[in-house]
Amino acid sequence: QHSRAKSVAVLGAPFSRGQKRRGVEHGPKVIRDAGLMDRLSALDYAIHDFGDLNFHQIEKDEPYMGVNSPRNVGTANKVMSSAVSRAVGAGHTLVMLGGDHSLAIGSVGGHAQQCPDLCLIWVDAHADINTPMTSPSGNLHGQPVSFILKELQDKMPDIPGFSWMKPVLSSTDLVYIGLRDVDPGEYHILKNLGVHYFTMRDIDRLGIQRVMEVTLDHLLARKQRPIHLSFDIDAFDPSLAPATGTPVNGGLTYREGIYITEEIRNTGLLSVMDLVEVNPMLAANREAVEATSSLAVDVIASALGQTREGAHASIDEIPAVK
Ligand code: B3U
Ligand code: MN
Ligand code: MN
Repeated sequence: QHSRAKSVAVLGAPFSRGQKRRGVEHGPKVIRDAGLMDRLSALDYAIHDFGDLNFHQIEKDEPYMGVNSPRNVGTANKVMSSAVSRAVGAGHTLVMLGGDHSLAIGSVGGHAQQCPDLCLIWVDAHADINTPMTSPSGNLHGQPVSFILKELQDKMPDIPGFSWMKPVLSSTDLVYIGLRDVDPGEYHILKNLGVHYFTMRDIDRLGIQRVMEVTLDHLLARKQRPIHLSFDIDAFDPSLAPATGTPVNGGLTYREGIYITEEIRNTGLLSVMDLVEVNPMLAANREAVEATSSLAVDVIASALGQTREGAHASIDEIPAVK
């Protein structure tokens, strides 16, 4: 129980071209400034900060079939994919700090290169499963799951920048938690593929305890396998996480969010975690930025073993009176 777990690596991805609002590229900085590395050091790990990825901007990047910035997003995700693959291959549990959620294309893709049997838990207000043809916005942060799923490949056009990308998961390998803003095309896809999901209404009905039990049972009952957790901060209620691009009322409470990560931690199978969509430029004031980024730190620390119960790893007896 007290054995040193494997090491954790943190990788920043200052990237915002999967959507139109600038500022989300500062996510890694504000999450680090909120004390991420210190909080992880308090847990029983070797911690490595891999710094931030360097994304080269492609100047000429016209929309393609309504999709915005395809070459920048595709190329950034190719960089992301090889970085994640390398980190996981070296034996690290990886925390990826976004950036916008289009980065999950490369994060999940690179993870799958090392762990082809991984399963995916997507915590988000949105399903992010639009194809380029169903997307109402053309923003790629609303489409990453459609690039990842094998079942959707015959519905996907060849987008410039994405020729390297191969779909890596089946719809049964994925569960959503927290949905409350799903586009008509997305609803059709979810139903058509039979994707398992828990909306906020489902959490109201079942409780978060039952939701996690069913989620983990669905993904792990047949076989223990690595978990990829893709956590969009907008899954939380906007009162808790105001500094994000597309807040939607009626989100997760603090305790529901932490319960999700605690349960994932308790499987011992977390392999890669994304924490995305923290945008410090969209908050009303500095307090709102700090609330959002310290919430992000709490979620990450909890996914990696910080408990509400406390921990006694480094203390083996009650100190005697001196
Ligand atoms: N579903 C909409 C809006 C959206 C998706 N993800 C976020 N917003 N963060 C879309 O543009 O695809
Ligand atoms: Mn998202
Ligand atoms: Mn979202």
